[in-house]
Amino acid sequence: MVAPSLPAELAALRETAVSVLRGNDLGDVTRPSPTLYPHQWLWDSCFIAIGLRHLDPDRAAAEILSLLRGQWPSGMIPHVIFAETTDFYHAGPQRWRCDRVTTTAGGMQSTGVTQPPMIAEAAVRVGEVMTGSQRAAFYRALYPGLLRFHQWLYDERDPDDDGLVALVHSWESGMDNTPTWMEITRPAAPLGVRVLRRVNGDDALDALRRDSKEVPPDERLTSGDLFTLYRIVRELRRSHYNFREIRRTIVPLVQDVAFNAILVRANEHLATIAAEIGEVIPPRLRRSIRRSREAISQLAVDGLYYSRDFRTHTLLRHETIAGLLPLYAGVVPDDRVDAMVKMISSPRYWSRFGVASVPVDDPAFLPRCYWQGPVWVNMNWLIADGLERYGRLDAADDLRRNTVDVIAASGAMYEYYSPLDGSGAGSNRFSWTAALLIDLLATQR
Ligand code: 2M8
Repeated sequence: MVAPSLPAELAALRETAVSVLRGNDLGDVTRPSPTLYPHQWLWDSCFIAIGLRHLDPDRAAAEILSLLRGQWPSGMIPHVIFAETTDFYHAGPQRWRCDRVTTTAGGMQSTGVTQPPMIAEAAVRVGEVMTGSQRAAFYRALYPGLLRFHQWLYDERDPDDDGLVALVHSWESGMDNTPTWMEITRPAAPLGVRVLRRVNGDDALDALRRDSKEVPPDERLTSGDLFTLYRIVRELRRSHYNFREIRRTIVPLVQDVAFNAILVRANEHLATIAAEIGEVIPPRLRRSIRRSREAISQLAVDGLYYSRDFRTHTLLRHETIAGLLPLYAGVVPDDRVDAMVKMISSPRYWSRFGVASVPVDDPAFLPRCYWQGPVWVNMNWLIADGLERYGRLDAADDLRRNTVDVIAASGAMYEYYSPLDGSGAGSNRFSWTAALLIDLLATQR
């Protein structure tokens, strides 16, 4: 893929993106941001590789392969693989203590939960810019670990054979504080948080948090919610990160619609990878893959998709961007696609900056607060891909153009953007924004 020649302004923006990626490069892994997120995150590395492929395909492949160093003997690939750094991260190894229950493939410290399985998508995108022999070597190195990861997702997280995998922490969804996740999580709040909430003193916890030194606390989840997420980590730790034990605790378990949609698409890419290197996906996983595609329809009511409570099978009926990802998965029935595209393009979600993570007319909507309203570049990228594969080329192009424009107008690689005025928030040197910008510029029509 040859980079198109760009107008000076965009060429300069691309240079900023490249320098952000260089600044966050730790060798063969890239941290999401210099101070807020100083380690390796699973789906961040995938989006990062999709951009890096335009700079250096081998480096992009290394970014993906390095995820296997964190793989657990069970097959799980963790959501964070801790780098050897003294930089502070609020949910570091000491919160998880996973080395007490397992050893990762590369002996790295990691968290005990996973993240959306974007690896196969990223691998195929990187494969596209490689020569045939380079690609085959890359796929051969990746395939055994990737296969085990997909097997683990079904074996461990779909024990009742629903065709949908269950998540044990909102951090697994990647969308930490969507209203859906926060509503189901709140009953698990530690006693202190519940007491303070009763006297309306949630703010008293602000002084105790350490995740918001780089960005203002109101651009992240509330302190009460953050301490609830820490409490859930504690429960997971006590349950040895084992789903059979976890399901007996108070930990909320969610069949997350976005995660399962991404998995459905990843399964297709896994099949592509297997076919290219002459491997055959084992029958048991093939069956899960088939069931999974069909099962997403159980999450739909009147054309809208929701996550579901694993224990009760109740749909968690709060609309968020997660419910739009079945479009990316390619599982929206033909007679429902127009309605879905119409919904995405309505002012509730769509602005000239991209797709809001929570509809702007939702009482929970906050324009600059993390996954509670802002536009995210990775979501725009996924939704544009879905629109394109459903033949909605104009909408896909508009969304991609709007994404480039909002980044350009901000002049920096922000973590997220307000859908109301396009102002940037969160980290201003955020890797996946930089990487996906490079990808959008290289692939624009
Ligand atoms: C955010 O999540 C981490 C926890 O995993 C955090 O808030 O500390 C999310 O936006 C997540 O999707 C992302 O992968 C991570 C690193 O960019 O940050």
